[in-house]
Amino acid sequence: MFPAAFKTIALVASVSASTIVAASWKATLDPVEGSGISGESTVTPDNAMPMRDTTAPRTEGGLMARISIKGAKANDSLAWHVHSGTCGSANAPVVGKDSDYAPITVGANGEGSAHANVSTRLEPNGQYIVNVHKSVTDHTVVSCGALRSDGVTPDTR
Ligand SMILES: [Cu+2]
Repeated sequence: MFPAAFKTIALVASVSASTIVAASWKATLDPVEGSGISGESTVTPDNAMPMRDTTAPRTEGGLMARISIKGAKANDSLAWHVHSGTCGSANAPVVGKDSDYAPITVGANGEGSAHANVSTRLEPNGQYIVNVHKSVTDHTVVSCGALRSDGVTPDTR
């Protein structure tokens, strides 16, 4: 039973590698330079099971990114994004558009959350991070974490 199930999974993985990437990603964000701001983030496909409707235009689908943080200053408004690259890399490009990411509004308890719909996909073998910035206008990084895929990651080597 196990070997048969394994073959099925392997087949699905090899088919999806060339068509869709149904992976979810997670990051744990740590404070940068003593900001005290930590958090969690997830990135998931926003249409994990695309239906091929031949009468509709083909849509590539996108992703849903979520973040929650704690340890921030009450009532602050903080920019955040998924970026490609690694924590500490300068000028890591934003995945999608800046305007896709509504700022995090911090509550009286120093906690806040936000989500973003981004009309792109993450490459299965890409390197991505989630970071939080000092404010909406000051993009100094105050918290950062590497995204790790917990979904199907095709081995292309
Ligand atoms: Cu950013």
